[in-house]
Amino acid sequence: MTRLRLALCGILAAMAGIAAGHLVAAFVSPAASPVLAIGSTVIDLTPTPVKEWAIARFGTADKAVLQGSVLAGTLALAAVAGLLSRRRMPFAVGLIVLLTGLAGAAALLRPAAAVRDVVPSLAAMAAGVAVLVWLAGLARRATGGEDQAAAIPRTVGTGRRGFLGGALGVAVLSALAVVGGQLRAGAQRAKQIALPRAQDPAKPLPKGLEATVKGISPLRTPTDKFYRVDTNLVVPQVDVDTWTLEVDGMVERPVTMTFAELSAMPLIERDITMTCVSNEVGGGYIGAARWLGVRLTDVLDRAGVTGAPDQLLSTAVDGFTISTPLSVVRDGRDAMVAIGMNGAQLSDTHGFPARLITPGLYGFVGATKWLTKLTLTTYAADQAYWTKRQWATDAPIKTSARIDTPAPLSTIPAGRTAVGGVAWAQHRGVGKVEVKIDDGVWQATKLGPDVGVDYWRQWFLPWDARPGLHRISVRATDLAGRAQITERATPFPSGSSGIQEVVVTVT
Ligand SMILES: Nc1nc2c(c(=O)[nH]1)N[C@H]1C(S)=C(S)[C@@H](COP(=O)(O)O)O[C@H]1N2
Ligand SMILES: [Mo]
Repeated sequence: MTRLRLALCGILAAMAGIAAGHLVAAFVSPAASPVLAIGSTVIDLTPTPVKEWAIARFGTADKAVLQGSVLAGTLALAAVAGLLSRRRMPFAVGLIVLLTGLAGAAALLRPAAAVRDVVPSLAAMAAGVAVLVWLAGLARRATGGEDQAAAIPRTVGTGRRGFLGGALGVAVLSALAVVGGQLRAGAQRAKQIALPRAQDPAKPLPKGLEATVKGISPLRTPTDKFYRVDTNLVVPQVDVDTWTLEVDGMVERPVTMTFAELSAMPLIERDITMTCVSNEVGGGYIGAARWLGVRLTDVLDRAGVTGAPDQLLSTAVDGFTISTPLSVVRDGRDAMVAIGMNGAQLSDTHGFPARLITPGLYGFVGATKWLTKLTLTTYAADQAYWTKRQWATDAPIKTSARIDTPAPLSTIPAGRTAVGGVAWAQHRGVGKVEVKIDDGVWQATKLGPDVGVDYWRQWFLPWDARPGLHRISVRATDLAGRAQITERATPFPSGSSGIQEVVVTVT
């Protein structure tokens, strides 16, 4: 009982610290909340194979799993601090100071950290130590004190109630602080900006197959359904009025422009399908949207070039970096600094106020969100976040196709139906998509509207489904006649490959 109570003291002290830190962080620097700061550091330090495993195992829940683990580990250590508090209070306090100190160090060592980022952890330290000492005192009184040979029952009774009351109070206040922090952080929305029109607009999007083929991905992915992949536990909140885009490195004259200056440049509008290198065969880390932005070469041309850079290193507001081959940037494709997505300003999660979009390349080598700096450099001199972690430097998106309907392992009624999905071969264009059912021949499917080589293509094949278990495979070929790679490959280091096969039961 005593032990349990002491462990609880430690756990509650940690909860109070974490909650206080979170609340303070909401006002000072949301990403510097202690658990988040440690979580972000763990993300950066996790070896690539482990990260791959976590993404494959937990998918988009990977961040929640990570934060849960950090929290669980912290509370376990805090319980130890609680147990220590009985005989060795200095050690117990030391442990809490160490834990919160680590969080503070983690916050300070983030790439774009400022001194204020240590403040949430200091608040956590103060709250944690204060609660530990106070609750441990109450716990001692609840057990009647150690050296009191004969405790008076009534004192013990009120002491017990005192401890319970204190514990409950700490728990409630901690919960309120966390909720308060969340509310405050959630209230900070990006400012609404009026987007200028494109001088070079996209053609109206044709009508997609989704109207006729049930279950197929819509031709354009709605923004709220668009996949999200980044290393951020907290979405950066960027103040568009103070935001700037810098162009530096091997340039004739470094340039710094405000959002107003950037959006006053000639704007293009393009339909482009993005894909994440972590997308497994048949996976969902792909989305197609309409992007509004300034040609990347127009932005770079303002600064000029000196020497022979081969890499465009882009930096996000949080210090995250992406490298893009300069030859790709300059080969005439519609690489852009995007400020709009699907007719609206970029959402916070998709990189407000500006991001890179590079058609044909996986996101990790060309789609920097929350962009703030473009640096002309060389691969010999500088490496970006994922390249340092052994991912490919040049990573064109591999041709692939996905079956959207029927769903894998589903049961469908016998009769006339359709097999359908999307195929992509960005910047080369989809030439044909074929489907094979069981051990049959590869049959050509009907393709949906053509939105250009940088966009995905819907496809479908009418199917007279007979009762039984069936295997459906799909393969795509680009416009140059190159079939997708059939050998299975994992996403690391340059994207997955292989044929998707879906098994369905027809009854
Ligand atoms: N700042 C920043 N930009 C980033 C990333 C990131 O972690 N941080 N991830 C990249 C990756 S891996 C991909 S696939 C795309 C995803 O963009 P989306 O979340 O808008 O779909 O963003 C890219 N840009
Ligand atoms: Mo990605």
